[in-house]
Amino acid sequence: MKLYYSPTSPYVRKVIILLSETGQTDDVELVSSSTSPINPVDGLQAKNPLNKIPALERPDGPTLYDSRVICQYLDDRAGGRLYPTGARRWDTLTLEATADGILDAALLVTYEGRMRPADKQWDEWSDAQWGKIVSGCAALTTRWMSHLNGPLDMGQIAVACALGYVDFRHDARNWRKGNDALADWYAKFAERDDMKATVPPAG
Ligand SMILES: N[C@@H](CCC(=O)N[C@@H](CS)C(=O)NCC(=O)O)C(=O)O
Repeated sequence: MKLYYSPTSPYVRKVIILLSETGQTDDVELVSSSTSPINPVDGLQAKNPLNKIPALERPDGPTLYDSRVICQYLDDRAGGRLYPTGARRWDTLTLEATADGILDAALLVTYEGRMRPADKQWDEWSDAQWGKIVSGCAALTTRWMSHLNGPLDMGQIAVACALGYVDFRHDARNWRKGNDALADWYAKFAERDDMKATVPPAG
């Protein structure tokens, strides 16, 4: 299989950690594809019409895209460890959706600051996106701590990748304020080997 990837993409990071946790790292070749909305990578659109990473090319079917689809496919392939069955599955999926929503908002703030010309940037819009990150983190703190402290699943990995990305691009905004339990959980989770091996490089 081929994974179209960039070492700074938090959505890709979810996939790489899942590969590591399920013992499939060697089954996937990484294909460098650092893309952006205004600088799309040549050839990526043929794999994912949305021109986004991650995309997973596989021998037995069409290319998969969207990290949540890829993660569920790869977990299924490995026997289903990180998406539980039964009632807890819906919690895991909702937690992953919360994390990805934080990521989506953080990525939009990044794009606004890095890609849009300075005279066209709109602070209120970025602040509104930041509001989603604040309310997402507050929900993690008030509602999700016991799940986060439970057995490892994809919801936890997605939250760690989201918080890692907010640190990476928006450290100055301090998501930790008012989220002590979440900050403590993240500090411990970030010590895992596969988290340390996937810290995004500066740039
Ligand atoms: N919902 C998608 C989001 C993927 C995404 O936005 N990836 C970014 C890189 S971090 C990208 O490819 N951006 C290029 C673009 O928006 O054109 C997923 O979970 O895979």
